[in-house]
Amino acid sequence: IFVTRKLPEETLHLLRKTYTVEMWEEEETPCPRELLLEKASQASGLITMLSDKIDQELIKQSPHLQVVANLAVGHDNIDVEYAKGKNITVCNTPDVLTETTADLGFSLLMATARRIVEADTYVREDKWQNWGPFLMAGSDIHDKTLGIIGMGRIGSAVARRAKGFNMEILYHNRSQNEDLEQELGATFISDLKTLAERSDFVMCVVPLTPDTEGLLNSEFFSHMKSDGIFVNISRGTVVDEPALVEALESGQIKAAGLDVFASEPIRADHPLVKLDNVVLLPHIGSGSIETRERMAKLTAKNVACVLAGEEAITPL
Ligand code: 8YV
Repeated sequence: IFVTRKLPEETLHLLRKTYTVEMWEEEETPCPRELLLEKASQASGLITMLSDKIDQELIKQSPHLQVVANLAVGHDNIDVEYAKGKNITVCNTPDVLTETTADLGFSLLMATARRIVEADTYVREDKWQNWGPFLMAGSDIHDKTLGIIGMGRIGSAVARRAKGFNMEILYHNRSQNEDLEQELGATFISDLKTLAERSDFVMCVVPLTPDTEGLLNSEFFSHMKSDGIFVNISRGTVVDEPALVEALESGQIKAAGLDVFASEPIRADHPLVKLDNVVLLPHIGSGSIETRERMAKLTAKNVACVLAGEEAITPL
């Protein structure tokens, strides 16, 4: 079994009892492609990260591979259909990260609306010499309208938090979810233009698929309110990033909170880094210690199940 990033030993304990487990020992540097191809060509199981491309080239060269367990709920780094066609089980880590990711989405919304990062920098840089009634004044969150794009597990968990803030909840999704509408009083909006027009805040939670790539473009941002705030905790390429930069620079929208980017990691010369009206995070949506441990354990269990000839726990 090859693990493409350093995971806690307790996670791998279960696998080490029965199998040879090798690991790329770096915590933050991706496993080089050449090494991944070489290890995969000998492996029965892989535990992978979003930065590992599990594509046709890799699968064709990996005759023993039976299971790929991705440490993420998203699986846009894997050619799932091709893998399945080769009898490889592909697993993700749903459910265990739902609440943690919703916490981050809501934190990012609050940090952006109330200018928390900007205000912290203001104090640290010794700019707090005086006080005025509108010093670092932000936007209220309670009683506002939140538009959620993608009302799956994480979108619904965000909506539950919004209900606690007495927000009006609008959502756009592939299908209407009447149970959720009853529970949260959320309103289904079939077209994105109307959702953009009516929302004070828009939070993007959709998975990346060929249908959602580039979904939020200049037209979408042109329909948002000029004091609207955009938050993205899904994938950067769901957004036309240059269009978002343009909307933020021109004041078409007020601010954005972003955990994900078209190409990660972004560097200091990225146009978004130059803007004051953004809060930028290094893709840490599911990044609590508890949840990352749960995710790691789930990937190991999935691998163990498949290699023992049992049903995986969370196969795609
Ligand atoms: C990743 C994520 O798991 O689950 C997802 O789809 O985007 C994150 O939770 C994380 O970036 C590690 O790959």
